[in-house]
Amino acid sequence: MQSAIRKQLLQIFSEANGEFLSGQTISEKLGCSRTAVWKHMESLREEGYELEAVRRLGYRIASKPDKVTANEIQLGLQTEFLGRTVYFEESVTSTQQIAARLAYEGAAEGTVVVAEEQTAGRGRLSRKWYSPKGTGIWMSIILRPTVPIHQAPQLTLLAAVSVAQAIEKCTNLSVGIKWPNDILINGKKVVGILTEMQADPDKINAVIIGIGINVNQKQEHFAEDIQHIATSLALEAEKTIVRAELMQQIFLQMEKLYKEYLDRGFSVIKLLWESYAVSIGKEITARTMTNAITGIAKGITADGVLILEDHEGIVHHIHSADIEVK
Ligand code: BTX
Repeated sequence: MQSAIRKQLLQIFSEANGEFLSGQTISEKLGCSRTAVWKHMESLREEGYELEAVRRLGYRIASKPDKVTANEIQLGLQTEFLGRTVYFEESVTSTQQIAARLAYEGAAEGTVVVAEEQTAGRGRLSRKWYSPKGTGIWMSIILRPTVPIHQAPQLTLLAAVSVAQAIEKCTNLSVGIKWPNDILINGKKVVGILTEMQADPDKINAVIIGIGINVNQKQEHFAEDIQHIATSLALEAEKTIVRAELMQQIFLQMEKLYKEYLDRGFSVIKLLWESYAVSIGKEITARTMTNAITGIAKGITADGVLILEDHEGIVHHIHSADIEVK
């Protein structure tokens, strides 16, 4: 089916809000014959849409395939710019790599790269991020914030809050954030966020926020080395989650927070972030590239830097580390 017709057809169904649409109505809206409508419906079925066809009432989409294509993401999307341009790929090395290239080439703010699978998904410090096919959300978002370079890490916290809010809205699960960027459910990692930047000496050109979410994995889908530390939304919520819907919710929450951040600064994000923080007030160990400091996590600074007071009462400002909560 031609992609323009497909898009139009899905749009018509989206506007019908789950009501039946007669073949006649569809053929009038698409400007094609009833036979053509029937053919289009068959192609949707082949793509994994479950369709109900009832005599005299017409057609209804009973369920959509769980894909993260641009169409699925953009139908019903309520944002102004975030997710308005989506590059979808079945399989990539890393969405960060593609987003970085697009950002250099001038991609608009809010552009998203998403893939069903990453063969070389990465975490911080070149660590591996498992991104198996069709089970998670593996995406990179391009932003072009007009803020000083030293504030870029705040966007990681902003992203973490947006994802936390979206998960809570879509699943009723309650989540915690471990500084700076892990989202945990019952102590296990369900989301990882990696923020990378393209900048001139005094100006941010682009921030690329990579978000990896374990959505529909079952326990056996996790590689052995992360079985004990990782979980998925489906495992915790005991139901399958429609990934495109969660992405729409993330874009909506993130766009709202981002606008607020650009208008009014980090203070609101900081408060929200603190409300999710699992490590503040607790004894933690912060491991950096060179050493490990144990103490009490006191909070974060206005720039999103972690404040850690060690047992001698010395206060450390931690810009980048892995945190272990006791
Ligand atoms: P991180 O360095 O905080 O976490 C990486 C560590 O997390 C790994 O060393 C491993 O122990 C564990 N891990 C690996 N895969 C998973 C997983 N699927 N679930 C839970 N734990 C895991 C976190 O880095 C940042 C991850 C960002 C991933 C996104 S996906 C889209 C974008 N593209 C890309 O290549 N990376 C980002």
